Amino acid sequence: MNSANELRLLFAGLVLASALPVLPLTAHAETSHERDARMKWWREARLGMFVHWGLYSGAEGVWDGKPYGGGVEWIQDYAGVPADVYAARMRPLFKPKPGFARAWARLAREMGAEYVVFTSKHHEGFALWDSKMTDFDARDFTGRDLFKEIVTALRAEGLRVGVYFSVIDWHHPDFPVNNTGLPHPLQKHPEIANPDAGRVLSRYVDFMHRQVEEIVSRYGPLDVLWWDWSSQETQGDSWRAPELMALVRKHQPRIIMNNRLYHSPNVEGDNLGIFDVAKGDFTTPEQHIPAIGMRNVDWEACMTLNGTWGYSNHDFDWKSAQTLIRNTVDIASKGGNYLINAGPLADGTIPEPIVVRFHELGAWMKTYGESIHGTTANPVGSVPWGRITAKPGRLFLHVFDWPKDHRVTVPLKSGRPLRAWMLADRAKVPLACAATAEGATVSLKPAFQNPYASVAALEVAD
Ligand code: FHN
Repeated sequence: MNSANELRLLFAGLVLASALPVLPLTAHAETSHERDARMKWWREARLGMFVHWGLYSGAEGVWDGKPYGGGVEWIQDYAGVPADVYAARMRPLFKPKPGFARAWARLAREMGAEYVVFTSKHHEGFALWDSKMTDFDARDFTGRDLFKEIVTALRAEGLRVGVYFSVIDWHHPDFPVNNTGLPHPLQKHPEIANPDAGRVLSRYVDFMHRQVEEIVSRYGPLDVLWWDWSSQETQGDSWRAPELMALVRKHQPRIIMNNRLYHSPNVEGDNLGIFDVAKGDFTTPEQHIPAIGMRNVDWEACMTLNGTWGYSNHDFDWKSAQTLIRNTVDIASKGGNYLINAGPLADGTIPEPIVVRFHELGAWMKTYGESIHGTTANPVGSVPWGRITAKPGRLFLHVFDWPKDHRVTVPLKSGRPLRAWMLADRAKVPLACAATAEGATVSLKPAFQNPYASVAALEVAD
């Protein structure tokens, strides 16, 4: 989408958002103050780790010797595999090693993430918890409650817990094959004359609600419920979404949910135009960063590290640490959160190329994290040399392109520069800064240049 269109959509979104009342999400109408309090930790977090892990991890992106590209957590659909064949083939490959979840949690902490969202059930329908509703679950396949192991490990590391839940379920015999606008592996089987015969969507929806109730009622407080995903044809009413969201809130009054019970991914224009807090707390641009952010809307960009969410043994197209760091900065400067994906192997091991990159991001965050966590969007306007984030009375100048004269101009709208320093400089030696017709200039110290993004703090007086 070009910037002009984004601006138009943003304007439409702002007009509509300001006209929208804060609708009741719980038994009583939540005030905007209560909503702000509930959203506070999430808005401050700015960085999260996404984990796609399920039976598909064992296929490693290959089916019957044929390697598949794209998001290979979809391999059942790509290869058109019926549910029983898929379950039988995947079962022996899924062998989680002891302590895998503690390693995930440690890595998330080390990378500077404040929360982790993990796939409790992806489109394949396999449940990582001990579900009484099905034997297609971790307890029956491994004898363990993997959901519990993951939640316990994340909490022990002080991380917020996010649960991804797919409303698409390719295993359940009542999930429709056709006419939902959603994919299904049996759509690749034209020889099956009427694949929807005997399938009753309402029975699936009952099952799905009861599965969700298991999750939200058994494992203590959960912080995020990350729904995935709806189509134009199948959304909202099809899932009995208001009832489902009320059920979740009954057990988890402070939980934060995305809006994918109503939306397909990347209908960003729609999300802006009709963003409605009754349909979810935040919206989720996928695999891209909105050019000008999404002001007045809580948003989170989710992105893969290579070309797939689930593990592939033949996708080595990793994003660089520089890209991860600059994306983190770029997204924070636009007021969003960045949810970066890792796809572990079937035994739960996170591949080394991911670990290395997350550690590099973490090393940067260790020095510069205060310029990301708890910040808000750039309040002064874009700059040619990098990005800006803000805290009250303070701007963080993220320099991507170090100027030859070591000086950056900051287009302050009001106020005057008080004091500046390089964030990597523990002694906080003041930088030369001055008010100018354009706002302010700050002279950077080359000794504290960072190859990914150098950061100076600038205090501004009213
Ligand atoms: O189909 C899924 C995909 O596998 C992955 O889980 C992403 C993450 O946002 N969501 C869906 C596509 O939007």
